[in-house]
Amino acid sequence: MATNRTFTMIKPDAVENGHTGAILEKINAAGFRIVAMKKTHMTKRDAETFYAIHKERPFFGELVEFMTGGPIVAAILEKENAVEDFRTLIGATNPAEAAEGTIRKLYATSIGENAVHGSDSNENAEIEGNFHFAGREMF
Ligand code: FUP
Repeated sequence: MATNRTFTMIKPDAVENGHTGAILEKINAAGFRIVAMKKTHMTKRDAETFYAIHKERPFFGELVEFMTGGPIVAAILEKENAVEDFRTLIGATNPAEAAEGTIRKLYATSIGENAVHGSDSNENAEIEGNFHFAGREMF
């Protein structure tokens, strides 16, 4: 994946609470182009693999349970400086610390159920996008 792409998931809390449309609107308004997108439901194995970097953390079990508790919307997004600009758009991991107007400030309920994922590096954007999408699903 080119370095002007990032990967996102609208997490089960936001999908369940009906925020998918509003979040996609903010993504669109911020100038991201949708390269790939689907609604899907992660299995336990999917979530454990996706978040393997956190497997020693105390919240790992809850994170896997939460991410497999309902459907998500996964997407690859394209824009100049995509990774950093998307992290700015979503706000801090903990919504209590997220800036006004950010997606997490608006739609997240807690640090554990924080509405959206955004890749933290170009390398991880590529790994995460390829985890969810085949090359023929990217346009
Ligand atoms: P972020 O990059 O902002 O998504 O945050 P992290 O990679 O640090 O964390 C990934 C996910 O782990 C978060 F989205 C939610 C969960 N998490 C917790 O549940 N508790 C924490 O203290 C930190 C992260």
